[in-house]
Order: sequence, then C-alpha cells, then structure tokens
Amino acid sequence: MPFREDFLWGGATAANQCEGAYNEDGRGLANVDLCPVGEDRRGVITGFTKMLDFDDDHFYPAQEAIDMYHHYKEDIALFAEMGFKTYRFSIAWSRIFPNGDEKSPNEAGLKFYEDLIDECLKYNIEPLITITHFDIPMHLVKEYGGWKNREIITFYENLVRSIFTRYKGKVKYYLTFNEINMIMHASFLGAGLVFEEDDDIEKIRYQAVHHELVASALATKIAREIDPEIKIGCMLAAGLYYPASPKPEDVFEAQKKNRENYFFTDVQSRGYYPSYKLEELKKKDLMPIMEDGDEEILKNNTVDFISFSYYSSRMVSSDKNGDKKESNIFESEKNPYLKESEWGWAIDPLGLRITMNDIYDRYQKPLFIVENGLGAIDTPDENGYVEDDYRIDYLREHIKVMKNAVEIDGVDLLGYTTWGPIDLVSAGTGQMKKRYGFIYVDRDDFGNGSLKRSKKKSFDWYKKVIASNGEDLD
Ligand code: P53
Repeated sequence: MPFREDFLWGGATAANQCEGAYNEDGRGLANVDLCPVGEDRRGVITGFTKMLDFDDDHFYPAQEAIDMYHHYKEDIALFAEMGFKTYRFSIAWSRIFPNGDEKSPNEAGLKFYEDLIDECLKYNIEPLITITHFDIPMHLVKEYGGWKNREIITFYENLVRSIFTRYKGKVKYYLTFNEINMIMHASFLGAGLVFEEDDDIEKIRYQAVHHELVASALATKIAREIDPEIKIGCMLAAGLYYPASPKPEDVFEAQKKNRENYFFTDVQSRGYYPSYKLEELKKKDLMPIMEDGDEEILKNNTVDFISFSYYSSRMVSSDKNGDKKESNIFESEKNPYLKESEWGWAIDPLGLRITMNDIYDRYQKPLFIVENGLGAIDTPDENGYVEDDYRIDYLREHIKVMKNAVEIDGVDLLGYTTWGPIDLVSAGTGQMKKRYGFIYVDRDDFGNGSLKRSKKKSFDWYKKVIASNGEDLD
C-alpha cells in the first residue's frame, strides 16, 4: 500500500470563498469582502487599486458566496458521504475579532467554528484549519496599514491564542498563513496592503513578510504551550519554475524564481533567513526592520510539516522579452509541452511529483498537499448533474503521480485535499463559473441562483478513490 493507513483524503475551502454571511453574528468587515468580481478585481487584490468601501457599481461575491455559513451541516454531510478523512477550512479572523484589535473575542464567532468542528468530528473527519486564508479585518487595514505594521503581530497572537485554547483537544492540524508567498503577488489578499503612489513597494512587502514570518513562528510557539498535540504547517503556493531551455542563463533564472518562493518556507522550516535572500535584501536596500529576539523566535519555532498548493508548473527564460503571460497571478511563460485549462493554467501532473521531490529533498519533513484541482466551466443538466470527466481526468493523473512520489521516490505524505470540493468563489477572478467541486452549487457570477447543491459525476469517483485509499482510480 503506497499511502499510509491514516492518509488524510479530503477537500479544502477558505472562509471568504464559501461562507457568506459577511455581516452576521457580529462579524467585522474584512479585506476579502471588498474584492469585486470583474475587471477591477486584479487591481484590488494586488493592492494597486484602492477601493476600501462598497460601491453600487460592483458586485462583491464574498458577501454571500455559497452561504456555507447556513449550509455547513448539509455540506459536511456530503463530504462525509464521499468518505472524507479531513476537511480543510479557514477561520474568518473578523468573526473572532471583528475589528482585530479588541481585547476579547466575539463568542458567536468562536461558537460557529466550534459547531463546525463538532460537525466534522461527528463523522470522524479531522479538521485541518488555516488560521488566515487571505483575510484580515478591514479595521486593521484602514487604521494600521495591514501587515506592514508590527502591531498586527500582537493581534494575530490574540487570534491564535483564542483559537488554540477554545479548540484544544479537537483540532490537531493548523496552517498559519495560506500561500504565504502570495504577499509578493496579491499583496492586498496576502497582507492587507494598499499601495500609495510614492510607496517603496518592495520594501513594504518585505516588511510585511517579516511580520508574517515572525507571527507564524509565534503561533507555533503558542500552540506548543497550549496543546503539545498540535502540528503546525507552513503553506506555500508551489509549482516549480522550469527553465525554458537548457541554456545556463535560463536554468539560472529558474533557480532564482524558485528561490523567490522557497525563501518563505526556508525561514518557516529551517528557522532563519537563507543567505541568498539576506544578500539580496542588503544589496537592494530592502532589509526589513527586525527587532531583538526575532531571530530566536524564528529559530526556535519551526514548522512540523510543509503544506502546499499545486495547480501547475511554471516556466521562465532569461529573455526579458519572452512570452510572459499572467493567466495565473504567478507570471509564467507558455510551456509548449503542456495543455492548459480554460483559464490558461498549464496542466502538468508530473510537475506535482517533481515539486514534491524538490520540497521533500529541501526540508525532509512530512508534506501535505492541501490544494489541487481543475477550475472549469460545468454545464449541469436539469437535475444539477454534471458529467465532469475532465475534472476526473485531471485529478486521476495528479493522484497517480502523487502515488509514485510516495511509493517510488519515498516522500512522506500526510494527506491530500482537493481545492473546492464544493463549488465556491474563485480567489483570482471572483467568478462562480470557475468551478472545482464534486458538488455543484446553483449560483452564477452575479449572485443569481437557488444555492441548491447537487452531486457531479466526480462525486462518486472521489468516493471510490478514498474508499480504496487511492488504489481504484478508474
Ligand atoms: P482560483 C492563484 C490566484 C489566486 C489564488 O485559485 C491562488 C492561486 C493559485 O496559486 O491560490 C489558491 O480560485 C488559493 C485559493 C484559490 C485557489 O488557489 O483563482 O489558496 O484561495 O481559490 C484557486 O482559481
């Protein structure tokens, strides 16, 4: 058997992309609430367009999303029916601390997630919690400037302390920040940053990065004090950069690009800034302000496991005029050997194995694939049934190579959660029609639809995969 007996099969979501109920039970406004669907979204999520209040010209999909806030029992029952061993979800910070800087948490928020956790445990589904998945209370954005401000670390500590204490004994796996390297690409999502005209953007980003890295280490420290059973993971938007050719300049460029991402997990897993990054920061005058004690905090509180998302590999050349495309928020050139999804994301199953091996070689800690999947347009019949063979094919090919990575290459893998097991709002585009689910949700890009849930063909397929612990992929 390639996969361990307790292999954690499941699915992953993020609060803002599925919960809705954005102003219920005392929840405060969050950055993600203000990200509209449509052409202005890119500017907002990257921090270059300042839109800090709702207006009538835009539709904000996170406000209602798929209303999982009121449907979670039904949805978790469906996950259980598929045989999920784990469910990865995130906590909306502003449900627990509506403004972020309060002294004590909002009971209704803590209670909501406690009920959700209990619902999972009822079916023996192991909760896997992302503490922050692209979210931060708007009050902390407006009054403090987001993660560029060191004070946010204290507020984050309050958040994690409340969470670890309340869910002690019920939740074992936590991720500190979703796709922490996203700060460099979608800075409003990743760190609540909004840039002004004269800002030194890179400098601000690296300051925010430092604060998140320290906060991540402090969360690990606090977890161990409160509940030594807790396992903490970092979370990287992974997918290796390939060189566009064997030309050494291209290979070097790819190495540079990969280091841009590995920098984050290098710190979180090894406990110190790698020399390549220190030299770069010094030379470019980008060194963040660090306080006495930060080094020790990073050093003494490294993660237990490495989690990552994988959708696609990437490609880069040294040619500055190369054919760059930004269909994904990560820049990549078009790899002529790979087909692409309807959204232009390269489909590369073997790239998952290569990426797994690369990460495992680098850290020698257990891995957890916490996102993988195909965003596609589904056409349901009158019963909401979708024959999504394209999705099954994508997942099958990725699970196959994941199996090889474990069985042949010897990677220690804790589990696999597909992205969006139930259709939800796309982070990159805000669309509903970019669907990942085994469960179809009747809702369109502008909030029309009954929100009714129905099973797609992939539902029964994934059920079989889990029941056979990855043996039956047909
Ligand atoms: P969507 C790209 C762009 C935005 C978020 O993405 C991303 C990525 C992929 O690396 O990261 C994750 O919804 C993220 C999820 C997101 C998922 O990718 O744009 O953790 O929140 O939904 C898929 O198709």
